Amino acid sequence: MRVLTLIFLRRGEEVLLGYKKRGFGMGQWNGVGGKVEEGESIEDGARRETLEEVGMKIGALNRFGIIQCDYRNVEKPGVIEIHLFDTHDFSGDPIETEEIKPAWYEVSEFPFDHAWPDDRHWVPWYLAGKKFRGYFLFDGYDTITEHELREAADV
Ligand code: 8DG
Repeated sequence: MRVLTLIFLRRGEEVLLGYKKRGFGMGQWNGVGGKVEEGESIEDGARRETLEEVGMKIGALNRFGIIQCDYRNVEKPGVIEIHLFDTHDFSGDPIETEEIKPAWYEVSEFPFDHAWPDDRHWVPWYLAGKKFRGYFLFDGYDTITEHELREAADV
């Protein structure tokens, strides 16, 4: 299964989100991240994507969840597994790149209306400090027809 990463950089009650200017998820806000490459660990993939997308070097990463997104009725159907991390361990400011326009959001103002639809389900669990696994069945990229979310100590 294809493995991807998603990273929330945290600064107190703020979270760094990126507006995706091109590619998958274009026009939406999301954490930084992307595909893990062959021969690379998942954490190294998370670090590389953070550097590539917003120019920031990060230290210790905390994995808080793993979700599977199962896309149906799209051009390339299939399941992806996304490893969700956060970190407080970085310095400096994000830079805008070809792919991402970054911005700090108050977590209480998370832009759910302009983000992936699964975020509404699991971001509140993240903000409550839970660790979890989830499964989301999509019909197209905008509609979730089934989902499951459960607490998981082993992520
Ligand atoms: P590229 O170089 O091939 O263009 O892309 P990449 O940067 O390696 O990967 P990407 O396809 O742009 O990464 C997609 C990002 O979006 C990755 O961080 C995971 C995240 N993402 C999905 N699907 C979903 C989803 O359904 N919900 C949420 N919240 N995030 C998602 O790919």
